[in-house]
Amino acid sequence: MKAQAQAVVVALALVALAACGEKKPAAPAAGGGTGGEAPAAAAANPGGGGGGDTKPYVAAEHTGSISGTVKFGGTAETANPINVASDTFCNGAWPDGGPTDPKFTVNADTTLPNVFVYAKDGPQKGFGGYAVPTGFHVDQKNCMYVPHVFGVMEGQSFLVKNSDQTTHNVNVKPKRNAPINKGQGAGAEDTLVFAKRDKAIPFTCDVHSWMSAYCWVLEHPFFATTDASGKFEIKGLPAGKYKFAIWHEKYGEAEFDVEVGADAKAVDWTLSGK
Ligand SMILES: [Cu+2]
Repeated sequence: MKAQAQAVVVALALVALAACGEKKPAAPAAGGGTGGEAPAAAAANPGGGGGGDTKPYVAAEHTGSISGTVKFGGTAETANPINVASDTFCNGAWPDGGPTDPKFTVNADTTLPNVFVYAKDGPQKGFGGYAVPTGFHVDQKNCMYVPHVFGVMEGQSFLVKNSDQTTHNVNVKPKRNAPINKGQGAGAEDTLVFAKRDKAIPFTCDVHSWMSAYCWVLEHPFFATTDASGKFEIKGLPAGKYKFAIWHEKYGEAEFDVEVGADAKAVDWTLSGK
């Protein structure tokens, strides 16, 4: 990757940061690591934690965390600018050329943004009643979905809005949940909820073929997406042996066995590509 490509990535990250207004709740709402109020963890989770012999999750009792970097070990494809000229507003939003396609974006140091990281197996299954995050939103900003890859919990309400002066439509095709297709004029917003666990649900826009996002739905809050520097952090983990999975829309999936204690665990993972 050249310096030019890196500059594009940085520029894109800045735009995403400015556009989003609030940071994605990478850490579980129940966590925080600063002695959050335990009663918050008792908030009702419509999913009920999957039933069975689960114990109520009390955030203050779980201080384990995992953080690290995901890198790409294969040969990255060139992240060409997307041609957004078909829409006057979108074209005007990118006066120096279209946005870099996040599907192909790999940083010059091989770190990889937009990787979804989650606890696939482990002690989190022994708990229920996880607090469902509030306040998360997905934006359509400058004719791109922001964020591009994200996770929500089962039963979590979140907002999808259109900050652009053009019309979008939120076309969602889940595997296990009901499909959604909502036209959104400038400034519109809709509340979405997915009832069931689901994998990488594609969000598209029928007006702008390049627009895409992916939404994971989990029964617990132990997930994150790597940021523009390929970094992630997940807090509030019950101690024990986990299988973490990582997923990238273009560069594949992998699983890692990690033992988490009561303190911070640092990892460095590489996706080798499909
Ligand atoms: Cu659109």
